[in-house]
Amino acid sequence: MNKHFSCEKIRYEGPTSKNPLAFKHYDADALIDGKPMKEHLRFAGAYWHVMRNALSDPFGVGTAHMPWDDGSDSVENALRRVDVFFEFLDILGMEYYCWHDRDIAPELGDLSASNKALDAVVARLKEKQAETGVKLLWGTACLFNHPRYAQGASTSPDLNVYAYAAAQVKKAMECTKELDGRGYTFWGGREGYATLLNTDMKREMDHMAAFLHMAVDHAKKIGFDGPFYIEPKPREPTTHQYDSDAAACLNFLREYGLMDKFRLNIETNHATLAGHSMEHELTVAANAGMLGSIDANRGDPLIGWDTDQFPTDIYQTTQVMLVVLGMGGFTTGGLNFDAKRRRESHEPLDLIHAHIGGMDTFARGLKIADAIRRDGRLAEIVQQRYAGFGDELGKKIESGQCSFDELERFALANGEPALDSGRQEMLENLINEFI
Ligand code: XUL
Ligand code: CO
Repeated sequence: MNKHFSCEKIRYEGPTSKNPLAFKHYDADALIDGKPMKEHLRFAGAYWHVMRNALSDPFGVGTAHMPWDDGSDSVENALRRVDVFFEFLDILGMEYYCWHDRDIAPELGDLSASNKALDAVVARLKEKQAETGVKLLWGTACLFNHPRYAQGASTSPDLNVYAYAAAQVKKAMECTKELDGRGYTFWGGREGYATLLNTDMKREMDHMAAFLHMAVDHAKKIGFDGPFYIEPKPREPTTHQYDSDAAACLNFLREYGLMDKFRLNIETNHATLAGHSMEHELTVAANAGMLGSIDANRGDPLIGWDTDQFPTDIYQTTQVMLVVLGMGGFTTGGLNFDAKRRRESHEPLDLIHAHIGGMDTFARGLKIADAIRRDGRLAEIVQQRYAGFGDELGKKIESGQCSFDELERFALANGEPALDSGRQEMLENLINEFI
């Protein structure tokens, strides 16, 4: 029995098991389309939610029981958390994790003291990785919590803040490299504005691009070759974030010549806050060859903010896995549970229940998406909808060889088009055959 989480290692017991502390669908080594489930899904634990989220909400303080944490800013306390976190990963058989610099190590009196604390924690993380085989999916710098970032980090009007943020990112990148991280994430928590009345938007975006170019240069310098991820989110805490959705991020990266080194990290609850579905955001990113990684969670349709709940919707994970399988799977990225328990679920064991649910929901999504793909009817129907573009004239259009004159001749000769049905309801029924 594990002393911190009051449970044994979680095993796969199959769909008929009634044991709440067992996987019903996630069978790590089972092959789906020739590849183990764990390699398709590449689950990661989020350090900030698992170890640091006290479960406060805008109306109340934290409720989470963390008996291993003495609440201090000491390095000893931070090191103790590392050990507990790796126990947590082991219980669930999770092979990846992600961190924020200020969540793994305390922010102390000045930057060099904070860097020193970070080095001590990174050394312990490195030992733990070597001992367990766990890998770092990505690291990031927290550029949104401290009051100095109230008006932005790489978009702050204050040059001193800009430099401080750069120094913090430099250090976080170096720590990511030290831990052989597969990627590095930028989430622009405060990179946006509260009001345009005091904001030079063009200048702020130019500054952010210059910042990211310096990050690219520094990656080259230190030999960090993993991708950078940008994580779209439309608002909250800002009124408007510059990285508002996948299309806005792609436009920004193209405009500023940053497409090579960057990919997108798409988060479910951010997609819905942006007024999109998760599959829309994933499809936009994948179509551009830019889907790097996923922050897995969900929102609540009745609550208007980023609730970061654990994924429980099989229909949604099926749609996510259809896109992931469709692009040939993850390379450097994976499924990071950027999700937190509800405030009422305050026991450490609730962390285990929450992740079992998330992992099983994605395992089912994977199996269902694979079955839909093997069945082939869905892809065939989509293919057929565009069949006309496989003809001679269609090929000319798609290869840029056609003209309005030619299309006008065609339209005059062929009369009123007889449109086929879109068959949405039939396709919804087809999907439900598999769920
Ligand atoms: C915030 C969020 C972050 C990023 C990393 O909304 O999702 O946790 O994933 O900073
Ligand atoms: Co996230």
